[in-house]
Amino acid sequence: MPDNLKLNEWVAEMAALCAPDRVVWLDGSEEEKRRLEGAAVASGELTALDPARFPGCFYHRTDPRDVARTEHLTFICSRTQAEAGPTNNWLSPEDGYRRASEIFKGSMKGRAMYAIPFSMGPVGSPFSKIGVQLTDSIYVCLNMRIMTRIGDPVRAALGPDGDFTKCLHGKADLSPERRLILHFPEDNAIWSVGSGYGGNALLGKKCLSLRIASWQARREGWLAEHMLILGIEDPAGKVEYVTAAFPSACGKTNLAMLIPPDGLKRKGYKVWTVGDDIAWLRVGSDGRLWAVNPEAGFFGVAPGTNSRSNPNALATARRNTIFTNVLLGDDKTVWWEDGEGAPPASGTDWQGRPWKPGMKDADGRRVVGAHPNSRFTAPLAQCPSASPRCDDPQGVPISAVIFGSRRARLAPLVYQTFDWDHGVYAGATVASERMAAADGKVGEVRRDPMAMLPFCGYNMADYFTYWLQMGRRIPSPPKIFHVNWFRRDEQGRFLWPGYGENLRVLEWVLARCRGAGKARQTPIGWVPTADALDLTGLELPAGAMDKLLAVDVEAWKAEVEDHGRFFSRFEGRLSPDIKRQQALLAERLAACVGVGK
Ligand code: OXD
Ligand code: MN
Repeated sequence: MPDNLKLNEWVAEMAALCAPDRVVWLDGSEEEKRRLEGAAVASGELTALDPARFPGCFYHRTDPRDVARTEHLTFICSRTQAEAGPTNNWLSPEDGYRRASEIFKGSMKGRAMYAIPFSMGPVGSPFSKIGVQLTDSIYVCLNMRIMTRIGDPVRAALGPDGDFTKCLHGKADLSPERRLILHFPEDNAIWSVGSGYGGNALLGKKCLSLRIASWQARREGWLAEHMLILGIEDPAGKVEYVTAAFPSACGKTNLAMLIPPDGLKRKGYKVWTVGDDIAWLRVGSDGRLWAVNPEAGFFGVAPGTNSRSNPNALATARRNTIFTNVLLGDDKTVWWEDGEGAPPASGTDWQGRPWKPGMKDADGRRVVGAHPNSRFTAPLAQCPSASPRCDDPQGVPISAVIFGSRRARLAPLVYQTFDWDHGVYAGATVASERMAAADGKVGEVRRDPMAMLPFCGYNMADYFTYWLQMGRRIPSPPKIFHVNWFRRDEQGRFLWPGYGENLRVLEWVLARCRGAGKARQTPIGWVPTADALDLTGLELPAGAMDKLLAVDVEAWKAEVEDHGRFFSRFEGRLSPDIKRQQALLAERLAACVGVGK
């Protein structure tokens, strides 16, 4: 292995701080995998599942106080606070290193420190970035093995003087009071301590591939986005690719693995999954935007995953998968709420307590077996719809960028923006709303620009500006759309069935990219005419399509005012072109009172 001096020095320095018993370099081999699994089973960190029903699968339970990303303990440690912006927590690099060092100091005594060379993106691809994660968690090692490409080929690609992201992770005592997830973009470094939960501890994912990568991307002329990548093969065998960014709980993984509905199957469509969470996008020599999924696996939410919502995810997570915080059956199977099949007769819940189906707590409430954010970590290559282009070092060309949100009333099922700048505006104003369950009243709206609110590694106003600039650099830019699968009727019932049926919307999106697809112009963009989507085999209630495609001008006027309130956080830094888009939208709405209802 070529000696990388910088790497060796850094590992020695971190080992001196954390004081592990030994440093173990991971080579990525099968033999090493089995050794790590054996050690984790012996220590109780993992439980092996029934090899007949879940071959190669393991179960892990995190500390009950450590079950999700902890945004309030996540910081961007840029030199100035202005650089991090109003939507990020900020610590100075000095304070960040000092506070985390106090927790890391001597924290690995009695444990091994594993050194994981990993590549985000295919090893050697011009899109890819190398990181090295140091960790005292075997669970993290085994998850990183699924989620990224690790080991000797990566170390060889790094070479004697290659640059890498320095990722230090330690469990310490897993106490939320002694937990920090710190990003040092100017040093290309991430320090995460006190959490064993995936989003905080698998540093290649959100920390490197979004927060650090978005910072690097701005300097290097590309985009790091919270987007799925999907290929749609038409009946003639032509595959076109789209990316889509949705806030949490809007079904990104489900869309990424969509199965065509029966009505459209006759046309011969196939859907290919390239990625379900992150896209790195670059301008290709053909002037188009090309995308790579930097990850090699899925870290999917288990509850709600079933054969209706996502049969491909179920099939993917049947072998070589790590399940975290789901219900562990006494028969060494796993189960989760709104999943598949009957629960085991008895088991242990996500908090490690005995569990039986139908259990109620002291207040008569149902006791769930799986935490709502319980996860499966599974290799992308096992997905039945995995695209043959997943490992293509050049990525795939993108025809459409889709932003999406959960809006009960406002946003139509789909609309096409008028041009790049208008598309950036639609992305910058993405919001998802909570529903008051009983009466379907519109709840609180949380703005989540481009679904990047917790993941943008720098000032979000600069991020909008950068998106606008990117549009000028792409000779043949993708078209930008907005979708909303969650519109409801007056009784609070969903108007659109979602899941596989969403392909009907994607078919229209791709038609629009080719200059076809029927649409009418509205103040917010191009909306399909009522007969534009192929609804063969789909029974919608009378009038549903009109409601799904309606543009309520008065409601949109109020929405634009709310955009203004959100943007006021960025005063002094917001691009005049964003303000211009806001003014243009307001003008179009003012000019056509009631139109589109
Ligand atoms: C995720 C998230 O886990 O977006 O992917 O929170
Ligand atoms: Mn995500």
